Amino acid sequence: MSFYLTEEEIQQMRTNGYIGPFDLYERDEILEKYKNIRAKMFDRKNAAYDLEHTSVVSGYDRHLDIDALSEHVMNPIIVNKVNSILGPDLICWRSEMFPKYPGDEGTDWHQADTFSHASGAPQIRWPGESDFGGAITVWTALTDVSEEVGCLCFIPGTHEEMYYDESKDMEYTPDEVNALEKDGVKRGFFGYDYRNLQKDPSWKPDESQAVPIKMKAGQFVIFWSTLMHSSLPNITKDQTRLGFAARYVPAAVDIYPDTDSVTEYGSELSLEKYGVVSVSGERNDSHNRVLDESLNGFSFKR
Ligand SMILES: O=C(O)CCC(=O)C(=O)O
Repeated sequence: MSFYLTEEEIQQMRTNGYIGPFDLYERDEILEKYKNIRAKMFDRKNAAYDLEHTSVVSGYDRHLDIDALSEHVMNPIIVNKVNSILGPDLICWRSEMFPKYPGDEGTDWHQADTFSHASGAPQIRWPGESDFGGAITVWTALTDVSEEVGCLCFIPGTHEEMYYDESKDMEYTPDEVNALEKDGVKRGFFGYDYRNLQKDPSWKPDESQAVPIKMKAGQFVIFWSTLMHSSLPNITKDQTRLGFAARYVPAAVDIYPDTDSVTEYGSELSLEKYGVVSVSGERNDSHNRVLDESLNGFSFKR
């Protein structure tokens, strides 16, 4: 079975910078997975990173130690669709959990090209002279995602021009940033203020063009990390929203070039146990460490 995008979908992706949502898991299946994944998130015995405190990085790369997520990032329904955009040789280089608990702020408008925004050093480097890269993000809803619980929002067609300079400085001030109202919406960037990276400090994203991405639990949406995206605050009193983002690039892209640790969101991560997962095509392991199995022993063999 193959699950590639249709010509029309590829065209939509080119024009808008995103496509979906698509169905992946049945309702019962995803609710069961959600329960299981939530429980496993607290067990960091085999996690890739030893952390001193909880922050957004606690949700990094759990596809490297939670079997349901290891399986998820290799799911052909996802991988084939990303193949239609990035070609046959594909790696998953990062995954992130994005919970929004009742009362949580939304996520600032942002774009990610090299992902150096919080760490100050490029985390991915495309080969050759190309000065524009980014990654394809596949964001899967583990719970229902309405506007009230804080759905993603996209500004279509903004993926080919960077309005932010990721090499600018952004200070980690979690307590201050959490309280900020931005144009009437409570938003932040997990302890940073993403507006500090704007190329033009007086520019504002054109929110009149923003599209809310409402999703059912078990669906996923695909978007360029360079697309202008954000999320709304969770204004409910008792509903958590949970999204799982898996990030893909061609196998030729260098991951964490010239470094063996990453410092961001108030934590330092040693890359000692880290590796990329080859999800399709040639593994191309001349420049990235490719894992044959997860840190929990799940085989990444295809
Ligand atoms: O889920 C969110 O609020 C933000 C997600 C995001 O920025 C991403 O997946 O790149």
